[in-house]
Amino acid sequence: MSMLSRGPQIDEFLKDLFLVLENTCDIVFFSHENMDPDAIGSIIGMIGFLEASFASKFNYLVFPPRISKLSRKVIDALQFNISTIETIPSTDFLPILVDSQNISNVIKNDEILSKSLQERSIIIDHHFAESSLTYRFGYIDSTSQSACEIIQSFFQARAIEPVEPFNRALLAGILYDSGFLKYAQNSTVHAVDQLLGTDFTLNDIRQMLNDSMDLSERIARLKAGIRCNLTKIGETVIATSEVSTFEASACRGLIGLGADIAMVLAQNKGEVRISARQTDDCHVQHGLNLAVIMQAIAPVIGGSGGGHELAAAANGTKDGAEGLKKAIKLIEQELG
Ligand SMILES: [Mn+2]
Repeated sequence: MSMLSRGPQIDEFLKDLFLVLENTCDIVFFSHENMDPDAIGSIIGMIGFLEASFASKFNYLVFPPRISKLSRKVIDALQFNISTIETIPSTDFLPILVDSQNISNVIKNDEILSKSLQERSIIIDHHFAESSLTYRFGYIDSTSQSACEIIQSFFQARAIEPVEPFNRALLAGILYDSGFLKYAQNSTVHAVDQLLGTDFTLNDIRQMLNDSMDLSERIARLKAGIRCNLTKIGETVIATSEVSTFEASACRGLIGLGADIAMVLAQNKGEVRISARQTDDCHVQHGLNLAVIMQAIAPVIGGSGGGHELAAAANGTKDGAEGLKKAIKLIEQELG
């Protein structure tokens, strides 16, 4: 989707959203587990957008309560208070799902609640559309580098200037999800330009997002290296490994070591997570979409999968090793 074609769809989405909001008091923002700066930036950015549009009409709650260490740092730096909740209110509220499409990833052990929330949800996301999910309506643009970039375009569509701290929150999410613009597209840089204020610099945001790895994450990466298995398909090297946690970071570590594709399994207390990454070069050369691969192995591990072409993941409750095997097989078929 190009920048130009985004306009009408955004206008239509915002028109529908504002209609629903006329009869809304309470909003609960949902996102993925261990919310990252893009999820947190999206929630704070959306609050800023709604505040500017409706003048303090709503109460905002956030679920799940689990936020990544780096996101906590961002919230503290912004001095913005978000009200996280441990349980879902029984009262009437509007569920808005950001940086995620599947509410069952955070509402576990309650299929009925998860299903009813999913059906009522409004989704704002930049992952590949999960076709099996039903929801009220949404704005999903998988060409967008971050959910924060989408929300920045809402401000632009309504000619609202994002003020402090909303501009910094959105910038944090955009910079985080684009690897500090390493994976930026033209629209990413354009969004950053629109958000830069006069009283802070890009370096301030960089410092806010400065995340030194703690010991357990570094050890997980090193263990992934020790336990790593290699599959060679022509000139392409797939590295697979297993850790107990930090599987996404372990993938990035294996890519840093020289793998073209890395997939790392984490299996814990009946929970199975597989993270997958590939280099930009590998993607350009083979046109491989890891989100599709992760979606395809979801039935094997009894869960769901998705993400982006370069970075994707699958979660489930069943045989993780089989899931990895299947993923390697599918990649072999794609590349063969
Ligand atoms: Mn994101």
